[in-house]
Amino acid sequence: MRTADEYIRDTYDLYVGGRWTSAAAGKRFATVDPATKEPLAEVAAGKAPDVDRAVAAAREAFPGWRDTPPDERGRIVHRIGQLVREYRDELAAVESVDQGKPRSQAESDIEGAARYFEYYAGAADKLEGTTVPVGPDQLDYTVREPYGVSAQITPWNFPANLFARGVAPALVAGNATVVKPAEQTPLSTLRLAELCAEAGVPDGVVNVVTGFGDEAGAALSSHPGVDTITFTGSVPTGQAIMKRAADNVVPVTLELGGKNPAVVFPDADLDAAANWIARAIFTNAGQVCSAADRVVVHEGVHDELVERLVDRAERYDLGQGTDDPGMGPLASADQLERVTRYIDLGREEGATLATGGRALDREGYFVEPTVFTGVDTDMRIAQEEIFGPVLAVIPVADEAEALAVANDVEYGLVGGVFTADVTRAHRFARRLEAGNVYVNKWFGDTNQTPFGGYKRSGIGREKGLEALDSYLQTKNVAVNLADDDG
Ligand code: TXE
Repeated sequence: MRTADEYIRDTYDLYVGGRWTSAAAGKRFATVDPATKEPLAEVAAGKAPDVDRAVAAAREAFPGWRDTPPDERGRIVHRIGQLVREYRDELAAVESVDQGKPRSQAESDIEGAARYFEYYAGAADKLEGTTVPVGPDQLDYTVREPYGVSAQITPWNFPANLFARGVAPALVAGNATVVKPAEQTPLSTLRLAELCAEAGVPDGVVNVVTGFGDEAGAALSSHPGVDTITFTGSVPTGQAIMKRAADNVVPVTLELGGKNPAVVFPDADLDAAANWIARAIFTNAGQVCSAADRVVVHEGVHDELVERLVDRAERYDLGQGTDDPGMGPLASADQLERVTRYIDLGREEGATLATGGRALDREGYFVEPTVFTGVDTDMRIAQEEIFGPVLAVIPVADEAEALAVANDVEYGLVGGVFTADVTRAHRFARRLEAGNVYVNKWFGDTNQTPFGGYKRSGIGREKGLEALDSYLQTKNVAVNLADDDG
């Protein structure tokens, strides 16, 4: 197996109009390995003039791509998926070292990325309109048309996978794209843009402007040449993007994280529940929007469940992602600071540390798998997204209290219920304020299932056929059939 060093170049430019081009200001920034803090590469720091160029390239390329026969568009997008598979080792190696995640998790992200292209490719020639029966004197039909230029601003927790989640449906629907990857993890995105070109995507249809959020990201989301914006990240940044989108009256699809409850009833299989919950909070070191952040557990099985959760947490080995440990480092110094701050806060708020709670005394941004018990729903560690391997266990007395606590947050992305009672499972699923509910499992989403948030967790849906709605607008055509003269 080749190592990431063999794939990573010393410097990277922007990818605009099918060509590598340096940032107008000539500036670069370092992307680092979060397990060692060593710089991996110098990447172009794009700013407003670079975004102008990328949006112009996308605008120029758009009509040709829109008018490419849909079956041909589908074939090209499918080919991207095949190339992602072909270069899976390279992409996973680069992702693991740039982001920090265990190699096997990176491989599964890349597999998921390939699946997005394959899945949406088949939809390219099925984006049908309808006929509307308005009466004998008018033929009325709808056509689904692309918006034009789709801006994609992606985060650092699943860089390659989220590139595919947005770009695949955007392309299939006939849009051109400008992607701004997170500054912490730009490398896989740049390689994916190259693979799109290799698959036959015309120049200018996929552009990448690397750079910082308050420069490249702000310029892209306020650009009048952008027709629709897809963003995954924090609530404050999502709000800022939405305000800029309002100035240009363009739609936004926002996926903004969660504070997701895993609700465990006394009749649940506790071993299985503990296994799922541990995976749900410790995968990618907890830096997952759909992580199980809160365990809401019936007091009758509280101690037995906590014992199992602590056992699972303590089994994780931490190490460099490339060595494929159970858990890698956090993705950045900011994340380390944030997560340790929340752990301190949990202690101050009076929660009990059942296990973990320390940053490792070694190079890199490592934090132990951590379980807090005795958490009250009003505590900040029960309300705010920590985005790290930190679980908050909240005991409840009955189903009504479990539901009230589960829904007692501003977020509403996912939730899970563990019970053997099928009636209770469905009753609970219906009442959970979340866009996705898992019953006796976690991470039940696939490329095919719609994914998105209730409440402050976002607007619109990614994944599944529903995601295509973010990339298509409907035109209604009314044709006079009457033999009249108006
Ligand atoms: O997010 P930002 P950050 C949550 C998670 C995390 C916290 C902070 O709780 O700890 O957010 O992470 C770009 N205009 N999530 O600060 O700022 C930025 O460059 C336009 C949850 O990294 O939202 C990057 O590309 N763009 C989440 C992207 O936005 C801007 C995943 C995300 O960064 C911008 C990530 C601006 N003014 C963080 N400022 C999830 N839903 O999975 C930044 N960006």
